[in-house]
Amino acid sequence: MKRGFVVLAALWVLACSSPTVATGPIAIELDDFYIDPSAERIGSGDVQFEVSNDGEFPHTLVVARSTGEVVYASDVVDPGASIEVGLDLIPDTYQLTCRIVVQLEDGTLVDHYQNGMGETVEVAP
Ligand SMILES: [Cu+2]
Repeated sequence: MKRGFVVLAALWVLACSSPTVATGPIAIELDDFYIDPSAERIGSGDVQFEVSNDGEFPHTLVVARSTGEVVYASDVVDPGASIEVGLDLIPDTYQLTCRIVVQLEDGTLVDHYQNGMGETVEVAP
C-alpha cells in the first residue's frame, strides 16, 4: 500500500514537471478580454489553430515570436465567428495578442491587449 502511494506520488511529480506537448489542432478562444489557448506547450512544425470569437466585441489574433517577428495577423474576427489557421512554427516562445484599439465617443482608448488579451505559448522542438 505504502509503495503504491510512493509510485503514484513519483508519477504525479513527473507529470507536473514535464508538461505535455500538444499536437493536433489547438483551439484558441478570443473573448472580452482574454485569450484562452487549449494548450500552452505546442509541438513545432505545422500547427493548426482553430480560432473562435466567443465575446461580444470583434477581436483579432496576432502571433509573434520572442524576437518580435509577427508570423501571423488575422483580419477582424466578428463575435460568434471562427477561423482556421495553419502555421509552420519553429521552437520559440510566442505571444498571442489582440491588437484592436477602439476610441470611445468620449475619446477614451480601449486597447484590447492592455485589457488582458495577451497570452504566451511555448513551441517545443
Ligand atoms: Cu480584442
